[in-house]
Amino acid sequence: MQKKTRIILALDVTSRADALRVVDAVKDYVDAIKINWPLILAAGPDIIQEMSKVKDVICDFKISDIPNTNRLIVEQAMSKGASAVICHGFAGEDSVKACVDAAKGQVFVVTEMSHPGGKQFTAPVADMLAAIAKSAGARGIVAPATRPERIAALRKIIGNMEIITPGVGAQGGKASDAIRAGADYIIVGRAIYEAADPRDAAQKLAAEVGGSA
Ligand code: O7E
Repeated sequence: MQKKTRIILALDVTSRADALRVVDAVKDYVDAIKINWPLILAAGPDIIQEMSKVKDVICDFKISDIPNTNRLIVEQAMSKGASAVICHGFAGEDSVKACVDAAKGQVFVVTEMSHPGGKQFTAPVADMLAAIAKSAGARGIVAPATRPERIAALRKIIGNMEIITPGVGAQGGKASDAIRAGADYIIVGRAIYEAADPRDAAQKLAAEVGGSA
């Protein structure tokens, strides 16, 4: 994934046809496609390979199991064409490290989650989760665009690792605030795929965060 537009498309649509339609419309304005369970369950795992021919694919399985199971999941995702995976940090450093080894470093670790409930459990331990991501050798962390001040605080813990940030648009966060706080990429789903004109929505977001198509 190369930083051009600074947008990661959260492709949470529930059919292969919708996935193809949205990706075809916005592919010039996104740097990567994040695939989560809704699309995998609807379209089957081969959608990873199909999408990886268009853009880098991040498999967002929020992996959070024992190290051996994590390794098996990541190996399957990478063998289907994923460029990176997302895991949770709360299973511990050995579990994150298993993902890092299996993905050759291409791992993003969730810290504080963007939704209101993210303040309940993940916020109090987010600094520790970021430290785990760093010591396990992950590529980056996931931090909330809904609380840009937390992006800035977590940046201090991880140094120059990457920050990818969801919560822009539908969840109330503003793209430019998140980038100004130190995020490298914004993750955007509904504000693009539910827009009347997804291409136009993606183009406007890319312009807002200063990315170039
Ligand atoms: O709100 P949307 O439609 O723009 O979608 C946001 C996407 O980011 C969606 O796929 C959701 O699963 C994901 N996400 C969050 O919204 N909040 C988080 O804290 C973490 C994630 C996430 O993707 O974690 C891995 C990047």
